[in-house]
Amino acid sequence: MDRTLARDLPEHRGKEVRVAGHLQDYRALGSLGFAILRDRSGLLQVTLKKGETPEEVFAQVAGLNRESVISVTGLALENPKAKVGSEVLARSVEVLTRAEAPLPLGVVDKVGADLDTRLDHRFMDLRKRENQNILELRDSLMEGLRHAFRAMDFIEVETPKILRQGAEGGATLFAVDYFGQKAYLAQSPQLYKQMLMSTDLERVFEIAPAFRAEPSATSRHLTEFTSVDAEMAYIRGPEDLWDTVEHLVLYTLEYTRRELTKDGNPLVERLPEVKIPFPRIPYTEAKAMIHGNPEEDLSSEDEKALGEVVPKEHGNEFYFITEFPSSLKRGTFYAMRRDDDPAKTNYFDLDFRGLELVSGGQREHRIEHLSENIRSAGLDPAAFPSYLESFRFGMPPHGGFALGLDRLTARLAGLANIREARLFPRDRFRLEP
Ligand code: AMO
Repeated sequence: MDRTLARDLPEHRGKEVRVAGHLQDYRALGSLGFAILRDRSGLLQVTLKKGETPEEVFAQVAGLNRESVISVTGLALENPKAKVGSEVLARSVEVLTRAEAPLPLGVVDKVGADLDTRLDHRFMDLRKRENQNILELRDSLMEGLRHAFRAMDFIEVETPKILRQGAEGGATLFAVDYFGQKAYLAQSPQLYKQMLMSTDLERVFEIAPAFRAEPSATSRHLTEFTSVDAEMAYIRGPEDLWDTVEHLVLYTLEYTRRELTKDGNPLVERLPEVKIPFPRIPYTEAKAMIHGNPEEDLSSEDEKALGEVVPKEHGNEFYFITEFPSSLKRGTFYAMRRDDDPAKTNYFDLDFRGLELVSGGQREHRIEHLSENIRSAGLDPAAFPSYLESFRFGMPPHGGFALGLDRLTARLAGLANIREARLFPRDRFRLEP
């Protein structure tokens, strides 16, 4: 018999059905037994009733540990009294696998375990509804981002993740032994998405893992994260990038709101209203707002402080910080220094609720300037032969940005730690599971 999901039981009332899932709980009360079964759609009650359910089924279910996997055949009933709304009166039970006891982590325990314990037994942790809600949010965001990019005429690409050279500074590169040659895991698709600007693709995006050997364990950094990258040719300036980021956020959150509403996901309540355009606050002004030192890069404390003041002053939880000083972007050799004011770049961040979500800007597309920037970053242009070659035969002006999907998910779901936004997070101390 086909399997019926908990959510579809009402359509099968009065009929024989087969349901299957994890046995979340079982209680026997005299001539009755109540089991709670959990499948991907939710919970259902399996009722065992003397006279209707064979004796051996009582013994079978009573002998099972919680979280065992069973398949139950019986009659779908309407029972407004059942705790979970839908009920099946059991006729037969097949035990698919038995769970051991005790469980490494409870699925329904009131007292929460600490994050490390939860991550150590992540497969168990992910059985919890609240964690599935986060994954559904993430899934909708990814789908929404793809729709939004395609609506703006971007095509999705996949660039290599095993590289000969890095783009974001040597300190956070993971080295790989590539058949005796030294290679690195990609920190970003940066150089490749730029090379694609010299083709006629003009607008590309990529949603893929990025690897950074981040030695510090913070609540906002991972060593493997999902980077949502975009690059577009023929931009006139950073305005075109801001416009793209705004529409991306707007469409993606509208899409996500519709999906979560359809699924009854309670995280929909946490989604912010998106009002575009987002405020654009020049870097020096942002620093002045929080009495910070404009010579130093924005720290996470600065970002938090801005998250408090900017929404009050500008009425928006999303805001751009623009015109990053060239002195802070020296390592970012691909960033264009402004011709009218070489002390500034057309680089920006998009922050939301005190956290940097997006970073990007206009690139240097003129090979002489680019080579000079590489040298001022203390690097040798000869280390980037393929990248630079793509600038020698007609490279249009271009720019782009990257959005951290894990950070976006974490902030929208109100998670204190970015690790909860990923299935199996990787950090300085975690390589397992
Ligand atoms: P950047 O290094 O700022 O820019 O990264 C872009 C965005 O990725 C996210 N992010 C991270 N998320 C989790 N853990 C990390 N260790 C981590 N590092 C970064 C952040 C950040 O805003 N090539 C440029 C982008 C560009 O210019 O197009 C880059 O990688 O949300």
